[in-house]
Amino acid sequence: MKVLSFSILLLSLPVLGFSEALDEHTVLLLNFEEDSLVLEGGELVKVTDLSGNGNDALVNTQGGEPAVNAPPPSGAPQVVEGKFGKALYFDGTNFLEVVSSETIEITDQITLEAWVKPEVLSTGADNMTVLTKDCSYYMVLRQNGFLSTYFYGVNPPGYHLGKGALKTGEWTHIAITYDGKKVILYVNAQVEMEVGASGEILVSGCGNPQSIGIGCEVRVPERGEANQRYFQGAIDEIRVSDIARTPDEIKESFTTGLKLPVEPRGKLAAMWGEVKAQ
Ligand SMILES: [Ca+2]
Repeated sequence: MKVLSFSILLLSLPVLGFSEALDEHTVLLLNFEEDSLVLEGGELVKVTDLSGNGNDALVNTQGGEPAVNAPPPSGAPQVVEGKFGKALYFDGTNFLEVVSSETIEITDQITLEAWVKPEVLSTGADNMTVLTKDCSYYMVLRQNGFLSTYFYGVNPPGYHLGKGALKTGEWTHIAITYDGKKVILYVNAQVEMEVGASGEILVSGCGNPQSIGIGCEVRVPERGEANQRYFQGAIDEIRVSDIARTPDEIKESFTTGLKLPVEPRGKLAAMWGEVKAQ
């Protein structure tokens, strides 16, 4: 009986609160809720990565140090009301950096997801960066507001654009997947563009692995170039996965958000209690 109950417990784990948002393929998850925001002297300095991979997002840094080769930031991004809970507002001068690590050096399959509420659709640059790993993978608004992506090393090369511009002042869910066979762009969980593609995404397209920049394209100091392509507006619910998510998974992010475990330890303890009692 105990063996049977134990088996049932294990089978029950996926529905106990560990949702899709936090599976083994989630390598970066930022929801910008207050308990994930790290302040020093009242100023935001870091956003905790909830994926468990330690890919925390640092405020206004290059290579983990205060940014030097960049226009002076106004300060940290502001905490604002998000699509789900809180979000961060980027004013066109500030940004986040996730220093490269093994888990975000993705080559074969990838999914990039976020909610964005752009304030403008151009900052004068050709891209407004939502999330870019320079010389590797890009999720940007381009051509005055079209969702767009670029994967270094993947054929056909170049940018792939959606069909139209996003709206300012409105939350829009954007997602990009690559499974080694095709690149798909989603807007509000609907397929916006699909193109056949092949090849591995480059990890070191610029000679050494670059950081992920959120709100601008971060150039690590070794690159010797200034940050560029800043975003102006709010960003929420960022997830990077090392697998191509299915249309249903994208729809789940869009409709219910990136759910996190709800008191998993308490629930597990209760389950263990029931098993022991039998
Ligand atoms: Ca949020």
